[in-house]
Amino acid sequence: MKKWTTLLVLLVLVSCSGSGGDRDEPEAENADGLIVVGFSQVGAESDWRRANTRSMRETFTKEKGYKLILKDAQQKQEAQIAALREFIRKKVHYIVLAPVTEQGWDPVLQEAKSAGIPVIIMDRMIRTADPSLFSSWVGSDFRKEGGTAVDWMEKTFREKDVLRIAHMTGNLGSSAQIGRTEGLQEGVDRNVGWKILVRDSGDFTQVKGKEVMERFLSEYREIDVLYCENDDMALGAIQALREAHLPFGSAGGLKIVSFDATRAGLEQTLAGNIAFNVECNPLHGPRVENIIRQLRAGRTPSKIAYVEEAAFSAAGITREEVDARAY
Ligand code: GYE
Repeated sequence: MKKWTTLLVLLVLVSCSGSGGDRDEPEAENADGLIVVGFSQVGAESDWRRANTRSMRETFTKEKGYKLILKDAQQKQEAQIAALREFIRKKVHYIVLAPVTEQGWDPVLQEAKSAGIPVIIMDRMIRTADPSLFSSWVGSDFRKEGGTAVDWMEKTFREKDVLRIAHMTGNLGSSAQIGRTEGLQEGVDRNVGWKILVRDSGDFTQVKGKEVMERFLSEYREIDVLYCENDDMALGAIQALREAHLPFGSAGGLKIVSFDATRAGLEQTLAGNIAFNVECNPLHGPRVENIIRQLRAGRTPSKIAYVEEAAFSAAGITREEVDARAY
């Protein structure tokens, strides 16, 4: 018995030291001249996110001289912090962070800074009092996206004295949620007749979007607008509306305003099911690469870079625009 226990302990020790040693190996020194990029991704919750991951993978290839280490955090900040610590231990050359929420990054970014590893923030933003904790940020102006949606709502519902709005938010505390929600709030503050009947988070996923919409519909049958903070949740909401046999979109009844303008979202816009869709561009791979090139050349990239974005209405969109969409 004792022999077996000793053997087991030995086996555990050997296997632990094997994988532990591997994990802490400095990637940068063993990368055969490749530039090692550690990328902490939020998750795979939406079409937008999957397109963003693809863009990073297609950009940071071995052929182009990179080694990309990608960690999917399944929408959990703790997992992102653990990934960043692993990147620091492995001594990667650059860290790219797509932060799930805005708060709580300072300690780990301080560790990266002390280790001399530049950090590039992509997509959502972080909130910090110390801007030296990151080299550069590239992403969307989410508040402006919200403003674009609200402008359309103001024009479209000008005649209505009362506008009953159901608001489905994304992940609470993420920049995409915060900005799009602020945009709507400005509209509500400006228009006395606008009422937010109900608000809940669908976490940016289709499954949750359907669930939340079912709840909205069980509580309120008379909704004029669903302000839905991404296309995946809008697709879920459409399923819920269909199952409840309620009219929506160009058939009359409730109108959906959505964000991202992914191919699936634009198909629904062309079909008249989403009335207005604000674009959010996920193809950040080449933009991040451009930042890394500048850093390598000893230049200072712009601290903040916003991406240009368009918007599509069911009334104006064309088949060509849908087909041209790469994600
Ligand atoms: O709108 C949503 C995704 O942060 C811009 O996250 C991104 C958002 C995007 O899950 O679909």
